[in-house]
Amino acid sequence: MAENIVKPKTKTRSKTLRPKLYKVILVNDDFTPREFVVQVLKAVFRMNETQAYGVMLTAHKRGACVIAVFTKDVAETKAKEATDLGKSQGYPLFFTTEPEE
Ligand code: TYC
Repeated sequence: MAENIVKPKTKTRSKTLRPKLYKVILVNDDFTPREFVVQVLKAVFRMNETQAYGVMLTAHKRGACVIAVFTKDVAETKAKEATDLGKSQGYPLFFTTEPEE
C-alpha cells in the first residue's frame, strides 16, 4: 500500500531585515574654497585626493553631489560633522541627508 505523502503546510521564507540607507549630499555654494571642500571630504568621508576632487567638482558644476550612503545615524552624524567644519571657518558649506529609494 502506498504511503501517505505529507506536504508541508507552511513555507519558510527567510527575510533579512536591512536598515534603510541614507545618502549624504554635498551642496554647492559660491563661497567655500574648492580646496577646503576637498579637505573636508578627505577628513570626514575618508576619500583620497582624486575622489574628493571629483565629488567637489561635480557639486560645483551640478549644484549637488551624492557622496555615499550610510545608516541614518551615521549619515546624519557625518553630514553635521562636515557642515560644522565649514561653519568653524566661517564658510556656508552644507551637507544634507536623504533616504534612499
Ligand atoms: N563653488 C565653490 C567655489 O567656486 C566650490 C565649492 C564646490 C563649494 C562644491 C561647495 O559643495 C561645494 N569656490
